[in-house]
Amino acid sequence: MVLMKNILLLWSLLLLCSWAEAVAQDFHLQPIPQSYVGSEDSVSVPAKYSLQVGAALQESAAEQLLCSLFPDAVASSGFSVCIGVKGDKSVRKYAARIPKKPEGYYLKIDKEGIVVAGADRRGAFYGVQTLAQLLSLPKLPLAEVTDYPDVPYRGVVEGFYGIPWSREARLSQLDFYGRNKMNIYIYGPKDDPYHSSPNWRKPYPAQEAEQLKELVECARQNEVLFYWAIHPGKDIRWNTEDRELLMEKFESMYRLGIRAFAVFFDDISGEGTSAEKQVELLNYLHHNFVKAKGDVAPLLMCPTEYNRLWTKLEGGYLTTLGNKLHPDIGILWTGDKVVACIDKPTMQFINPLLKRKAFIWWNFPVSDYVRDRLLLGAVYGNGTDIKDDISAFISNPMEHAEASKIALFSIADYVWNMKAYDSDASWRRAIRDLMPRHAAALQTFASHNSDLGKNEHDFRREESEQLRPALKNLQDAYCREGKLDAAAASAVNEECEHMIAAANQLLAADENPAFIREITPWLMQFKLQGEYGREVLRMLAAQCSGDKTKFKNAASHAKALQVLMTKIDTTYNQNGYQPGVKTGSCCLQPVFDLLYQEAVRRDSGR
Ligand code: LTM
Repeated sequence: MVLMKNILLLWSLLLLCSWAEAVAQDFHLQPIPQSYVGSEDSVSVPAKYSLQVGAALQESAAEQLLCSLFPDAVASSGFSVCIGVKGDKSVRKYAARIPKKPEGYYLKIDKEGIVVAGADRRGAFYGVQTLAQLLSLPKLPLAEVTDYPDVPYRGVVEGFYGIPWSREARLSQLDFYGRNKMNIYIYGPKDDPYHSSPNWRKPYPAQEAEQLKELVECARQNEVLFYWAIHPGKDIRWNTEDRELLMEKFESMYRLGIRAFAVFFDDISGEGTSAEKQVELLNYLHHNFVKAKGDVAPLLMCPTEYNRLWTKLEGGYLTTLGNKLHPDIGILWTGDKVVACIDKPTMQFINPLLKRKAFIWWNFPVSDYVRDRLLLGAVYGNGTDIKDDISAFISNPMEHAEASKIALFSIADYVWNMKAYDSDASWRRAIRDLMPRHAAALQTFASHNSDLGKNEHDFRREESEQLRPALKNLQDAYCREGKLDAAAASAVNEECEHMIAAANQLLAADENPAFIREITPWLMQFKLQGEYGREVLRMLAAQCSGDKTKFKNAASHAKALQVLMTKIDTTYNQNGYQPGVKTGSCCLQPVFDLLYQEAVRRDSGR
């Protein structure tokens, strides 16, 4: 009898779990929580509700966000919305349910009210962020969420070469990090002369200083730790004068409200590269600045040997850092190469050398070495078993801030809950998040704008995956036998039509104008590429059916499109490194060009 009862209980539990899962699948919380138990039932927040904010959350980002979600609270009401952190009277009843993890939270929604109980202030903020997502659904589900991040520090290092992000872009980023539960932003754009040489010794001019102050406040509102990095290694002299100038610069940044600092020694040569001297400076800053101030976060440093390929173990550089750098100082690491995915062996190599868990600087989706491309593809390739091996995972993005959000969304998802991470599903959700009303068009565009082409770091990404088989069949049948594979041609033609329609839709979109501005040259190119592909297919069809006139017309149209595409490539995005505008460069363009050339060759009878 007891056994029977247990089986029934187990069976109903299983049913409940799968049903909760099914309910949860109707929408997706971002990043995916560690545990969501929902029910089919929902509650509508009544017009009158009361708000209780625990003592520890007064004037916090969590309180600010909650008040924006519930602006019409009354003194007392049957329905209560209550937030607090562990130890607060307001959430005492739920203390045992709060995860014992930094930045964790427990969220409960039932018919009587809503409770958000954080392990700490940031945890409470994340609980309210999750609540905000649930409130945006047509119905607020009854649910319990128990959640916490896998990785302690999650975020972004603005550490690329190229035009630094604008004030507006950074404000939008910080808000995005808050929503996606990222907690760190490191300011370190290589081409800011006050971050690096020649002006690292000087304070920022008034206008830039004001903007930095504004960013620090915006970061606070989003529970993002704002690190300001200095890059002095190109011309630093290891003397007291330069050390004091660096201290003065930190003081000037402290006066702007900055409470977290990093020192970067990447991409330098000569005197600045000495491990002993770097350690001496960093330890000095640790004791005489960080500790002396008392309210400054632990220092971070980027070593000169910041990846395995560039490591000369016999030189002892990393060993010196590992042995002598104060253990509180975090050390950045990009992996086995400058640009590489991070896995268990990556960490097994570096952590013992550094004698601490490396602070991962992931060089994706940064595009400063392939500036003619957009990297809009999925985030994949990093180990899902490394959460306990890393102290942080931060991404170096593209100079295109909005476009970077596709990858950043998924990185936020990955670092929060590695085991639940599904790269393709996350990529689709990222696209929906960026352009909800034009998601299908953006997906078409992004699916053909992800590979980097041949590059100095040998880092490649999948591109045009779904069309590959059709492109191959088309090419094989035509180039080998001069035949048109009808099914393949139809699939490719259909995709060309999608490309044209997607480009039209996005160029004309009244959604996310900052993003559309960033990608406009590539959209123009993409539209022409779709037309070019369609015209090349017309050339093949005309040739295979023996229609000379049709062939001639299609061939001259295709040629004209080539001219226009070259024009775009040589007019827009004319940076001094990889000028131009490339789209579909992995599969589409090479196949279209090959088919065009082959058709012209066959037509000429050569
Ligand atoms: O990666 C590091 C630590 N430093 C530089 C970055 O500033 C740059 O953005 C990336 C990608 O080109 N490579 C670097 O070496």
